[in-house]
Amino acid sequence: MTTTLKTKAPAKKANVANQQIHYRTCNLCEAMCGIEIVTSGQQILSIKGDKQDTFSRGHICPKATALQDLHEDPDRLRQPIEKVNGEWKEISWEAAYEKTVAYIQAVQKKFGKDAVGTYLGNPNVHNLGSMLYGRELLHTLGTKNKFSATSVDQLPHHIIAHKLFGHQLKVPVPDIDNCDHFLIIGANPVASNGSIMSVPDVKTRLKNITKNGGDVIVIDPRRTETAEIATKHHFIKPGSDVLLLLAMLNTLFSEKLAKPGRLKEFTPEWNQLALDVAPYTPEKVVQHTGIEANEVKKLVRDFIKAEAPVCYGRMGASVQAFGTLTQYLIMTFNILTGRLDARGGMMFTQPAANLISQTGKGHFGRTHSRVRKLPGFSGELPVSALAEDILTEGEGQIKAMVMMAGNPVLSTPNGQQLDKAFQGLDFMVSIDFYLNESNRHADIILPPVSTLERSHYDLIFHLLAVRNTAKYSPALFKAKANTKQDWEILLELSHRLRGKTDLKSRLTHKAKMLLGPEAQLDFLLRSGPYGGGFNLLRGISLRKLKAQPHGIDLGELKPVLPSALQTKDKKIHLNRDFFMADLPRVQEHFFNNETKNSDRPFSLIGRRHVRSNNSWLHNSKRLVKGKNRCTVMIHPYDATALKIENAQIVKVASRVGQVELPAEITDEVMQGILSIPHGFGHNRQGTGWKIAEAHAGVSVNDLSDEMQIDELSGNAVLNGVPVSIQAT
Ligand SMILES: Nc1nc2c(c(=O)[nH]1)N[C@H]1C(S)=C(S)[C@@H](COP(=O)(O)OP(=O)(O)OC[C@H]3O[C@@H](n4cnc5c(=O)[nH]c(N)nc54)[C@H](O)[C@@H]3O)O[C@H]1N2
Ligand SMILES: Nc1nc2c(c(=O)[nH]1)N[C@H]1C(S)=C(S)[C@@H](COP(=O)(O)OP(=O)(O)OC[C@H]3O[C@@H](n4cnc5c(=O)[nH]c(N)nc54)[C@H](O)[C@@H]3O)O[C@H]1N2
Ligand code: SF4
Ligand SMILES: [Mo]
Repeated sequence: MTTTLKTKAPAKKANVANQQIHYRTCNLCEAMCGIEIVTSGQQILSIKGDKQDTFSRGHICPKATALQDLHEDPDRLRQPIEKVNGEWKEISWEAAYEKTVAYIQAVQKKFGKDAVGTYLGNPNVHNLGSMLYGRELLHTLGTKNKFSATSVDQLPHHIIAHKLFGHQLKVPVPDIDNCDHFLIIGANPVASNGSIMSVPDVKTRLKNITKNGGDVIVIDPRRTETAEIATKHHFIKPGSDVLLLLAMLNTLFSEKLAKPGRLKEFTPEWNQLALDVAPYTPEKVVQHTGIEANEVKKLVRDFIKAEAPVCYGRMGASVQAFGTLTQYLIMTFNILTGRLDARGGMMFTQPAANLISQTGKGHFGRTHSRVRKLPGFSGELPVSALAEDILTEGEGQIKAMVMMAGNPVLSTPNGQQLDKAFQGLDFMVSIDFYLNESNRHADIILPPVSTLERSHYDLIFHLLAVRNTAKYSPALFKAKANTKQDWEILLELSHRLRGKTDLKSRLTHKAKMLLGPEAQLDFLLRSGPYGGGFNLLRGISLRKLKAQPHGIDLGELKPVLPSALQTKDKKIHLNRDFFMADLPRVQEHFFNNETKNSDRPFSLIGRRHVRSNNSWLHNSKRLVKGKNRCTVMIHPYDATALKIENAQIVKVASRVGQVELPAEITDEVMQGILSIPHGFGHNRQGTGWKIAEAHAGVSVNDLSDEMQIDELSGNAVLNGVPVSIQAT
């Protein structure tokens, strides 16, 4: 397949006379930095941090300037395209809609509703219109085969929020600005800028903790950028955090340090955890975690001694073989030490737009994937099952895909298998402005406008922010004629798929298109905790936000329990039956089945870099410059033993595949551990991004294994993949 796209390079010369300053929020990661963009006509002259932004106070990272590259990128699709005889051709929106709907309807008529699968990628969460209208398209499609990036990411957090606090979005965040002891397990906020913790300028905030005499402790198999500024870093063997946490809880009980304080009143099962963790003494697990027993005890005692400590874990803890139980133990550790819903601890937010009242509470295990019967959560199935549910013939097979802002061939386990699966589909439509490694298999691509041509409000990241703030960004550039916003595409497809032509349906559709996301956002703001309801003059509204281009500060996080619990009885349900049912698997994995796979003796983990973002910022010239970042890190002792030299091309192999890439010898990683960043592998034929192709790298997800999952939740295992390495 070749790409023959007509694209226009942007004009270069700036008319600096007619400058305009715009304030908005960068939507690339979770940090919500305020930015100041100076334009002249259609040209961007500069992008800087907005010093007056109530939340970020001028901070940005190098990615913010990439917003200009994205906007001006000649490789970005601006018109729908259709693949005809292997060649891409631009087509009109009308033709694209018509054909998409006809294909989807034909597949569903012939094979049933479930024959259409869906995949929602991460950028949907950073997009107001997609957040508000994505559900409508999914509902219209009526398929049970819904997948998303959630199951290679934060799925455990939603399950825990749902089970313990009664709602999948009731996820607490560390009150970083008021804490004096920050225990970080498997997160690298200095590179990622924080996750499930929206926190601009996290580095300064972490440094403030240590500057004021507090501690930042990092548990990570790599001495990361965050570990570098911490007071203490402990290496840990990948995937063994569950044992560390069990031993930490064990210490709490054995040393009589478990004191949930006022949480006791509404956490009935708290002291029963003692029974569950009793067998896991620090001495018992040391061999598996690599952290000495006395160090584990010290971790706990120091935590208890601190005035306002918090324990937080992210990707390294969530996306591994025991990710769900690990995150559960992190949450219960905070509960047992009275650090949930306490100043400086894990706290619940009070966002201005209240999604919690608008979204289902969540449900687990109501649906299952077709072949492997993996459990679904809130109507979504684990993406590790997607390829097999396409490839395995028979009743219920997925024959077509609707993809929205995602690139699962690079971002989900065993990408090669998914690549193959996508190739064999009867039909794929993708809503995306890039021709990437996944939608190169599409038949039709519907590209939305660029980020700067649409308005923005962070429905999700305000909900996960370390301070309550609210900020609305209007579209910076007027969208050009004959272009569409994500939400317009979603609504139009839903309307046409429903096929209803009666007057009421047509009028409802027209009204929705006319009102757009702004009307819904205004409703959410007015009906939220700071809104005035029907009193148009009182409280927060969209009009008020528009008048405050640097955002509105709504204050610190405050204790809200038990009234904010979404459980009927206003109690925290520890659901030990559900979570501790995973302990026999822990036992089996670590203690009964100790034979290490001698063919694949290394354990592979991931890595993020501040100039990258998942799979889709490698087409920005500014971001990819500098040395090759897609390397495999290996400890000097291992390199010497295997006669591997720095920068030498090595072969890394797993059960499912192999890749060849340069070695980077560094004692940043533990012995026996390899680290490769994800989101690379832009060497597949037929994608549309030329700069990324020139910095292709390899995809680490050609090594991660779709059969290796966190069985409790169905979440993927992307950290702790058994691999071998050898010189080539
Ligand atoms: N091995 C390994 N794999 C990982 C991870 C890891 O740590 N290790 N991390 C995982 C995590 S946490 C995540 S979230 C996933 C991400 O996985 P995905 O969500 O599948 O991948 P992205 O790279 O975010 O895909 C972005 C796509 O969305 C498009 N896009 C961007 N903005 C918009 C928009 O506004 N509208 C539309 N329609 N399209 C848009 C881009 O053009 C690009 O094609 O990767 C996961 N994969
Ligand atoms: N620059 C940049 N920023 C990003 C992204 C990006 O791709 N690039 N992606 C965004 C997204 S989608 C997300 S979800 C967030 C993720 O945000 P983070 O979770 O903060 O980011 P990671 O770098 O994946 O951090 C995971 C850490 O866990 C460690 N680790 C691996 N395995 C284990 C283990 O078994 N145990 C322990 N204790 N640690 C382990 C890794 O070495 C790594 O340092 O970042 C977001 N921000
Ligand atoms: S930290 Fe995140 S939100 Fe802030 S400028 Fe960088 S990419 Fe944008
Ligand atoms: Mo993510």
